[in-house]
Amino acid sequence: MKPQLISFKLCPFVQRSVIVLQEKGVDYDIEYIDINNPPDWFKAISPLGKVPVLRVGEAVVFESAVIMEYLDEVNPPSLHPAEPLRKAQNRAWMEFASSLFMSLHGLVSAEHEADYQAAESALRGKLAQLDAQLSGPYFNGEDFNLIDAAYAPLLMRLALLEEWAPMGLYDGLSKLPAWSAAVLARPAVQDSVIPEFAELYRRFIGNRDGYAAERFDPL
Ligand SMILES: N[C@@H](CCC(=O)N[C@@H](CS)C(=O)NCC(=O)O)C(=O)O
Repeated sequence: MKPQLISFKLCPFVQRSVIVLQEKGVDYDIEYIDINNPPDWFKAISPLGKVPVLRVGEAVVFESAVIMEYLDEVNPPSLHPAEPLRKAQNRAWMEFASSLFMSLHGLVSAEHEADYQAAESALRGKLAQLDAQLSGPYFNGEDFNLIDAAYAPLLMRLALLEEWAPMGLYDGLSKLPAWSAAVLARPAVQDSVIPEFAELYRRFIGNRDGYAAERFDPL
């Protein structure tokens, strides 16, 4: 049955599912909604009012990590490492990504310089923790795994922010720059956003008021 993904064009969590679907060559439909003004049919099917939602026939799955795991399971071979302990560790570090997404959100929506500095410092600390876990070139070594897909949306956004207003976020980190380059070079990752993504993301940040908006403002 062809799955349908409900998306918002800038959502990093939906992007994770898209990467898994594309890596596995699964045929799927995607429907974009305005998350700030969601249609009634979406409110009726999304328990938390959030995207992604995956529809499989009449059934609905929500939460990006759960959707990734489901898509991985029904479309073998698995993108997880086979060894149970390593798989569990990967799942734990996939959950760690949630705190990085929070720090990224804090950074790009910071109203005042002090909020920005606090978010940047939190981000640096978590990136250093992550760096210590990397095997290289991918998270676990030679193979692109589910955990790489889970972090790809974060790596894509950090690369854009570095381009627009360099922060040297990866300075002093030994594996993260090469990991980011390897992940972002995957065709499935490159094709996981709409062509005008960078412009929309920059405008989304610049349209707010405050310090981060000014720092990354396109105009
Ligand atoms: N933990 C969720 C987070 C999803 C999420 O925060 N989605 C955002 C868009 S990127 C959303 O739908 N926000 C709407 C809201 O919170 O009302 C997941 O991993 O799927």
